Amino acid sequence: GVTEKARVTFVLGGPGCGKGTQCSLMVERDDFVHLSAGDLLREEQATDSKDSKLIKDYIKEGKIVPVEITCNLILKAMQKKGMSKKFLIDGFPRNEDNLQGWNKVMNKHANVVQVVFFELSEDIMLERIMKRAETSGRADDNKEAAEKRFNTFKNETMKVIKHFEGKKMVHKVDATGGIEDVYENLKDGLIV
Ligand code: UP5
Ligand code: MG
Repeated sequence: GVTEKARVTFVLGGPGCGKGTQCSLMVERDDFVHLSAGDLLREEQATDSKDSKLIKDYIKEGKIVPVEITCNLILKAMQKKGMSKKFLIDGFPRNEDNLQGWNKVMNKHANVVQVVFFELSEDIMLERIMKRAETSGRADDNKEAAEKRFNTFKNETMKVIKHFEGKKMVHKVDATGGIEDVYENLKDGLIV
């Protein structure tokens, strides 16, 4: 029979802009399944797999892990949930290599329906990261690593967002206000 393709929304935006927070709300209220690429990489790193050291080093430097690793983790996680769901893929694709790798492996499994882009100033992103640093235990939640993540976002991830803007697929959301204000901005134009 015909196998249904997964419906995918990519969720992008700078470090600490609120991707994970808003994805949790969309899971509760709009029936999405949430997969954070960063969370999947941190879980993989913690299992002492062959890629653990590489993942650890890349995350600490705010660099983008090779797509073969990330895309595999995403596909496995999607298959575990069932491919007929609607997925939020949070924090991926982050560069052109990620996007090419996704297209090669995933075009037969998934349709990308939209790209949500949370827009926020670096000052506020840094504030949010430094506040979370008090409790997160994340190796990249400090000023030095945050600056590296900002640079990677500007130099690499913005190109991916521009690519999807060219295809009129980007839903741009002002992420400045409180959590509920941002969710309202998000809902206005979101394909659910
Ligand atoms: N917060 C949230 N919304 C708020 C609001 N409206 N007002 C006030 N506070 C708000 O939020 C961050 C903090 O802000 C939280 O404390 C929250 O309570 C508060 P969060 O929802 O966690 O933001 P998010 O955008 O998810 O931030 P995160 O730090 O997760 O984003 P990054 O993109 O930096 O991190 P990610 O985990 O995606 O990636 C980490 C690293 O993994 C990357 O740098 C990279 O090295 C690697 N990676 C890859 O190599 N490839 C990938 O595909 C993905 C990751
Ligand atoms: Mg996150």
